[in-house]
Amino acid sequence: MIKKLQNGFEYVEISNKAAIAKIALQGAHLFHYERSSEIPLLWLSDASKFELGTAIRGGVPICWPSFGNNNPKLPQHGFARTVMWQLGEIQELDEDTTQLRFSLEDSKESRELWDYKFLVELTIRVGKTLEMELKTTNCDNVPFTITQALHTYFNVSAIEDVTIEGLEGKKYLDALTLQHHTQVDEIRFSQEVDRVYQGVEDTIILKDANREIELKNSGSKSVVVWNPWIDKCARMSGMKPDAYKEFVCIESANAYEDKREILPNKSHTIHLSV
Ligand code: TA6
Repeated sequence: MIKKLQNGFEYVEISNKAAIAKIALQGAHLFHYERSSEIPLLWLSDASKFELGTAIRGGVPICWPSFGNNNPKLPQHGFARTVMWQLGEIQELDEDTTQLRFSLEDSKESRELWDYKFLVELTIRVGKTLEMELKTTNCDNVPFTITQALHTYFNVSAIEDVTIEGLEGKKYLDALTLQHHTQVDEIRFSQEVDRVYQGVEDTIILKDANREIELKNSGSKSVVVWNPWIDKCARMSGMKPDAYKEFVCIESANAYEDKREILPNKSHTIHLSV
C-alpha cells in the first residue's frame, strides 16, 4: 500500500470501486483524488516537487497550526504540511469507501517552533464522496489557539468560466488590500483573488464548464478563495506560468477571527465533504 518514488518520497495509493486517491506521508497530503469515470477533482501542479521538506503544490495541503504568515516563528501556513505524519489504520468501510487515518504529535523540533503538546489526527474517506476530518487535541496543560485550513486546489477546465456560489452576502477580507467587503454576487475570476470569507455555514458550489462541485464544511466558519492569476502565478514556486488557468482554491478554514482556542484535553475538528 505504501509506494516510494525514486528519491524515497513515500505515499499511499488507494483504489476502490468508487475512486482512486494518493496521499503523501509528508504532510498527510492528499494529492490525487479521482472518482471513477471522472476527471480528477483535485489539481496537482505538473511542476510540483515531491521532495522532503517542500510542500506539494496542489491537492489538499494541511495548513496547521497557523494559516497564513501571522506567526513570525512559524513558516507560512505552519509546519504540518512539510513534516512526516504517521500512517495509522486503513479500513475498507465497504466496496466503495476506504478510510485512512494519519497522525502527528508534538516533537522537540515542533516545540521549538510552537511550544505546545498536541495530537493532530487526519481521517480521509475515499469514496463517491471525499471526506476529510482534521482533529486537533490539546495534550498540554495550558490552552492554545490555532488557525488552520484544508487548502484544497480544485481542478477546473478554464478559470475564466468558473463561478463560485454560496458566499453571497458574506463579509470578506481582501488579503491583497486588507480591506473588508461584502460579497454581492457569485464569485468570478478575471484577476488575482485572495479572500477570507467569514460567517460561512452554507454549502458552497463551484461551477466549472463541465461540472458542479458542492462543498460542505463543519467546524469551520471561514472559507478562503484564491487564484493567483497571471503575475503572482509567475512568481509562485512549483507552478508553471499558465497554471492559474487550471485551478481555484476553496479552503475550509479556521482563519483570522475564526481562530479556535482549544483548552487542555479538549479537541476541535474541521470537516470537509465534497
Ligand atoms: O490561501 C491563499 C494563500 O494564502 C495565498 O496568499 C498564497 O500564498 C497561497 O496561500 C499559497 O501559499 P503557499 O505557501 O502554499 O505558496
